Amino acid sequence: MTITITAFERSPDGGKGLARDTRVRWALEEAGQLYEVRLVSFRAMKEAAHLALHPFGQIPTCQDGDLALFETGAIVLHIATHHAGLLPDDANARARAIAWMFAALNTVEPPVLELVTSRILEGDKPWAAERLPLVEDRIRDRLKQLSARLGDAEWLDGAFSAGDLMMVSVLVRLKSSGLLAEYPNLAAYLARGEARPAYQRAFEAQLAVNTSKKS
Ligand SMILES: N[C@@H](CCC(=O)N[C@@H](CS)C(=O)NCC(=O)O)C(=O)O
Repeated sequence: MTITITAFERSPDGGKGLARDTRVRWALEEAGQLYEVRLVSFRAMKEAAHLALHPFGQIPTCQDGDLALFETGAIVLHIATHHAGLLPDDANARARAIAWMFAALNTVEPPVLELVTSRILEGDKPWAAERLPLVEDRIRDRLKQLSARLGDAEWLDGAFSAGDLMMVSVLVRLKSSGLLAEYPNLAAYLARGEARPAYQRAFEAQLAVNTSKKS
């Protein structure tokens, strides 16, 4: 049965790959799975039919047979568990790869999202300029630690895994911030992730949605 995911009908980033359907598309591409995409408008995301799939009225969702899932962590883990290519066979290595998925979502992504909030949603507040350096320093704390752990390695723990997929997907959000340039091994790690053919296919697919002519 073909997996169906949801994505923005029109992504606020215009197709830069920041919307979270990109990481799900990437996981499906790494796993060699065909998938269908149902595009939803912001209004439809808040209506009952979509809320039945996603209680918080967001994208992406994933329907695989009888199963309906929300949250990218759960969706990518589902894909990685059911298809080869994203998790190691060794039980301990598998558990560590999953730990990196959680680290990406739970430890690194929150301060990164704060930067988005500060710049976009709070940019016009009188205290915005004062707050921004604090937010950036909290990100630097995490990047310094991540950079130290990655060192000269290609990926976070042996071969490329769903942990790397999630971490790269989070770091993508920092591309325009200039912060990654302070950690050359992380900038190179991000570039390695983005160079993967599966990422390229995922990126192009979401870009095509956002650049196609709409009436
Ligand atoms: N923690 C969720 C976050 C989902 C999320 O924030 N989705 C965004 C798009 S990337 C969204 O739907 N935003 C619109 C909204 O919240 O109204 C996940 O990882 O799936």
